[in-house]
Amino acid sequence: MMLSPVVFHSPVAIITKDEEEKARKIKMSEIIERYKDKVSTLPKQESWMNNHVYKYQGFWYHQGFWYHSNASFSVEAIMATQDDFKAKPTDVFLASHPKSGTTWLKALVFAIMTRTKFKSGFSSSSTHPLLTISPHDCVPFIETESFLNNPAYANGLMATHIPYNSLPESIVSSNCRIVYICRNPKDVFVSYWHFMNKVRDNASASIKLKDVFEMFSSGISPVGPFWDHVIGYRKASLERPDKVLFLNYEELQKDANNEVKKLAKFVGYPFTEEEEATGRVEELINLCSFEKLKEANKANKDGDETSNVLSNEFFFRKGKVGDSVNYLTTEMIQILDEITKEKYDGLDISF
Ligand code: PAP
Repeated sequence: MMLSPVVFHSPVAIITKDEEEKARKIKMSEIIERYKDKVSTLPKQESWMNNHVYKYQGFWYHQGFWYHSNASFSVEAIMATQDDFKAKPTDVFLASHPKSGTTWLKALVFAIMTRTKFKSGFSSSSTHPLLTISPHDCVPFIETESFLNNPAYANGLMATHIPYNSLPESIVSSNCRIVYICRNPKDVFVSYWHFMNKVRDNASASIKLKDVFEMFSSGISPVGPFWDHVIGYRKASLERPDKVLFLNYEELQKDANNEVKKLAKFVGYPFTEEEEATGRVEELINLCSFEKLKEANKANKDGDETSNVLSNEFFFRKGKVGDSVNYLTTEMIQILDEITKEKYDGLDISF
C-alpha cells in the first residue's frame, strides 16, 4: 500500500523537500529532452486551456511542463511510461478516460483488496486510509511524475488514463487484470469542463463550454477522442473477458452491490458468504460513497499525487448521473448522442 510520504517539520526535512523538488524537475526535464525530437514530428492542435495538444498513436496529449512545470499525463510521460514501465503478471490496473469515475473505482478496488488490513474495518474509528486521504494517494497513476520519479511505488494496484493500444507492452503481454470504467459522454464532457475551469491558471479567463464543445465532439481533448478510448477497452474486454472487466458509472450507481461483488471476484478478492451476510459489501460501498469521500477530501488538504497544483476536493463535484442536461443545449445533446450511437454501434455499450 502506498501512503503519502510523512513530512517532518524540521530544518533537515525542509532541505530534503527542496532537494526532492529539484530532483523531480531535473528528472522530468531529462524525460522531456529525451523525447523532444519525437514530439516535434507529431501533429499539433490548439486545445482547451490555451495550450496545444499533440497526436500520438491516435490520441491527443498536452506537452510536459506547459502547466506549472508539471509533466504528469503529458505526451512525454506516456512515451517514458511505455519505454520504462514493467508490469508484473499479478498487477491490477484501473483504466479510464478522465472524469468517468476513476476516483470512485480507485476507492472501491483499494477498499476491496485491503479490507482485512485495517483495524475496526470501515467504521469511523477505523484507521482506514480512505477516511483521511485521497483515493489518488492510495492508487497511483503510472504516467505521473510521482511514478516516473519513483517506480518503486508499484504496489500491485495502479491506475492509468492511457488508451488500451498505447499501454506499456508488458501490461498486456504479462496478462495483468485490467478494470475499465466508462461513463455517459455528456456527463464526462460536463465534468471535464468543470474540472478544467477549477485547475486553470488563475490568470486565464474561464473556459466557455460552447468553445470546448466543438473540440471535444470532434475528438480533440486531452486523452481524446473520448469515444475511441472507450472502444479500445471495450473491444479488449470482449476479446479477453477474463483479463479486462468493463464497468460503467451508471450501473455502479444503479446496482452498486452487484457491481462491487463482480469487481471483488474479478480482482481475486471475492466476498465470502459470511461477509455478504453480515453487510460487509454495503459497508464498503458506504465507505466509498461520494458523500464520505467528499467529506474526507475537504478543502485545504494537500494536492494529490497526480499533480503539484491539484486540490483533492476537485475530484468531488456532484457525483450524479445525467447532470449534463443542466448545461448542454438540445442541439449539443443531439450531436453527442448521434456520435455515440454511430461510434458504439455493435459494441453493446449502454448507460
Ligand atoms: P479523474 O479521471 O480526473 O480522476 P474521475 O474521478 O474519473 O476524475 O471523475 C470525477 C467525477 O466522478 C466527478 O463527477 P461530476 O463532475 O459529474 O460530479 C465526481 O464528482 C465523480 N465522483 C467522484 N467520486 C465519486 C463517488 N464516490 N461516487 C460517485 N461519483 C464520484
